[in-house]
Amino acid sequence: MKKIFIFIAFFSIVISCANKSQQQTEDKKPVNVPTFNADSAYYFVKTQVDFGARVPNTEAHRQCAAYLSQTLKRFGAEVIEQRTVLTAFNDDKLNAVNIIGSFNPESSNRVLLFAHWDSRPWADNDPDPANHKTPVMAANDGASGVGVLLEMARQFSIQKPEIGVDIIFFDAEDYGAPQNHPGASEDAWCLGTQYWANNPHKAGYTAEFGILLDMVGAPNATFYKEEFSMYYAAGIVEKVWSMAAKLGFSNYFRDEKIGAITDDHVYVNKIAGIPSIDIIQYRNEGQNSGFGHYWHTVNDTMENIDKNTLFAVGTTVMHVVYNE
Ligand code: AHN
Ligand code: ZN
Repeated sequence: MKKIFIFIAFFSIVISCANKSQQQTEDKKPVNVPTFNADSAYYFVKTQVDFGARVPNTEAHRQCAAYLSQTLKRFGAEVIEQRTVLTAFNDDKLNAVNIIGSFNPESSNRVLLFAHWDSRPWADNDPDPANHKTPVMAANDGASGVGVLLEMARQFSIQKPEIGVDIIFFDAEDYGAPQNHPGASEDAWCLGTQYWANNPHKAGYTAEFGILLDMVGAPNATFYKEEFSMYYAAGIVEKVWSMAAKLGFSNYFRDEKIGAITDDHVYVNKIAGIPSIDIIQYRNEGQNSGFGHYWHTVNDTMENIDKNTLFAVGTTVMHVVYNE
């Protein structure tokens, strides 16, 4: 009798443990994350560059704006074009347009993904001073982040993520003063983002967190834990970098910190109050530090765009979004 009792007691423990582990796996419910297509992302980058340099007040800029709006709409986003005239550091008046594409617009639980879509009007970092007044093609510095986000939008059109997602293409990021300009403020950069943060496209707009993609297409790019991102949104840096590591992309997403970089995410943090990080290519190699040899030169072209880098970044951010 006693033996039978012990036998039953033992099995009821085994059964309850088995139930518990089944419960845990049910709670996790593995999400199906669609496969990011790097060929498609590359095509979205090239299409922008083919318009020519997307400098505010030019025909290429107008045509590219129409293309970006149209493409987001085609992928099922609710699109708002936020138009305004911005004043640059040199008093130029810029006809600017921030392009906002919303998925699941009714959801109150949202993630914000952003990149700048404008081209720098001057290749002032070019080794040849004769190029310093030539506009930048901005394949990496602009089009790459937008291209990755357009491919994500295409994936959202096939399989909607559970949460709300807003993709914003900010204008007039790269109209900052040339390095030799006296008294130039850091706030001469990121004009479109500053405008949006002060005048959100919907009253009271907010999101759980934001991710900025800036220069995410160069071969063998390295992304570091940038200081403003760590200050405002260390948990989001951790979320993204640990996802990248899990997916095998630690060669791109390095577990190392770098100094503060003034970029669109700063104003989304400071003014809009949305904890946001910057995935930005940086070389952390002493003498050769910086944004790459083609940064703000006439060589920021498709030759310096690598599908493997687009894939690593797109896949990582997709996994973050679909797991929210
Ligand atoms: C500065 O050069 C101060 N920040 C980098 C922001 C930037 C320019 N990103 C792309 N182009
Ligand atoms: Zn730039």
